[in-house]
Amino acid sequence: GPSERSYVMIKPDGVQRGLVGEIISRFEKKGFTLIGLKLYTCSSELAKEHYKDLSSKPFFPKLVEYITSGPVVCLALKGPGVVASARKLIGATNPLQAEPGTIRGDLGIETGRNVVHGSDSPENGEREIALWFKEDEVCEWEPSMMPWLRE
Ligand code: DAT
Ligand code: MG
Repeated sequence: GPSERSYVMIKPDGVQRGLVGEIISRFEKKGFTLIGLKLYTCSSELAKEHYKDLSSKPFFPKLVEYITSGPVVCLALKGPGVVASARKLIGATNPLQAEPGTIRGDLGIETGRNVVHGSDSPENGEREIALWFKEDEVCEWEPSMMPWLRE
């Protein structure tokens, strides 16, 4: 629905490489509403909870190490179909397979340094926003240009 929400995260490589503005800009320009935004260095407990579905994978320890290796930028985005659309803007998990024009397709070369995360379902969008943001860090607002974006 129109109030669907996704959790998007610029991973430590994206922050270290100075890609924060470029990445946020793509979601802003698309027309999704930014309702949460912070720079944050997470604990391994939080990283493990975020990626709990992957805990049995051989790459899991390295994934947790990567996500906790420096600050990330946490984004909460809202809008119709934002979960699937953000995944399209982000591109395939392996940046070499990601289409040009996508964030990973344009900005990365390795799965283990794929720059950005996006929720894979509306349910996980809600779960991940609740995991990464305190309630008062999520700001519900209506952009004044909305009539120019949606009829
Ligand atoms: P996505 O981030 O595209 O949703 P995912 O949820 O399957 O992909 O995996 C989460 C992250 O774990 C992914 O962004 C990078 C890492 N990862 C996934 N598969 C991997 C693999 N085969 N080798 C190394 N890292 C992997
Ligand atoms: Mg995933």
